[in-house]
Amino acid sequence: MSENYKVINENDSYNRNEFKIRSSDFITSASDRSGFIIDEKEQLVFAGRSNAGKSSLINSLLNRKKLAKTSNTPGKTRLVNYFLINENFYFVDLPGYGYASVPKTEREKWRKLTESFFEGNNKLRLAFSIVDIRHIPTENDMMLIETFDFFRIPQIVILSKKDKLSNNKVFVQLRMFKKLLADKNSIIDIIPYSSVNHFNREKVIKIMGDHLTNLELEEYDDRDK
Ligand SMILES: Nc1nc2c(ncn2[C@@H]2O[C@H](COP(=O)(O)OP(=O)(O)OP(=O)(O)O)[C@@H](O)[C@H]2O)c(=O)[nH]1
Ligand SMILES: [Mg+2]
Repeated sequence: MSENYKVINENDSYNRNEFKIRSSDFITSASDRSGFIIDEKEQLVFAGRSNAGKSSLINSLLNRKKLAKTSNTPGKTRLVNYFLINENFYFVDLPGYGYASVPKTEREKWRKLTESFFEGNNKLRLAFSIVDIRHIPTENDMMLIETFDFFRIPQIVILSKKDKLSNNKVFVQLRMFKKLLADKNSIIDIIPYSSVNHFNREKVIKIMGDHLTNLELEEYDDRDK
């Protein structure tokens, strides 16, 4: 086998395994369970504290600036928002929880809404638990991570806003999170992320591709075409 042949072959298998995001569209918002989408398409869900960076992460992964609405005002996303990706599967942006300024009645509404979202949802393939890298996880963060663990939903813990810390501090925080979450079997990886400079975007997209089962062949990059 010549060296040339070997190289072409390696590239070929690499391309076939590279999952690509080709299109993304906002579909609908749900304010209660009657609005939840239940169809044959698979779902990836984004959850975390208000202001943690869920909507920014979605925009970064999709390479869209304003598809998911972001804001400095915590509690911006109060509805369950659905985005259709590659006309094949959904990103679901859940409302943020646990912000002090959000009234108790709103918080109770949040709890009911998210609980009913997880109940009986057999299309959930992967969850993103988003926690600000600068903070120690709150009780609510732990509860969310434990919920995915309980339902055996594979999850990635995203340590958001990585660009706000020095590399040394990122290392320290990552070690703390890994130690704290060591016994959570549903966690695939704990990944520092920046939606500002898209640090670790490719890594996260690859994991997404690995967890979707209904992918069409065209969703893989094939530069031979
Ligand atoms: N520097 C930096 N800022 C970020 C990053 N991700 C989000 N932010 C900022 O954090 C704030 C909140 O971001 P959102 O994406 O709206 O957060 P969210 O989790 O969707 O918030 P809710 O919808 O209120 O639950 C915004 O001002 C973002 O610009 C990041 O990776 N780096
Ligand atoms: Mg949001």
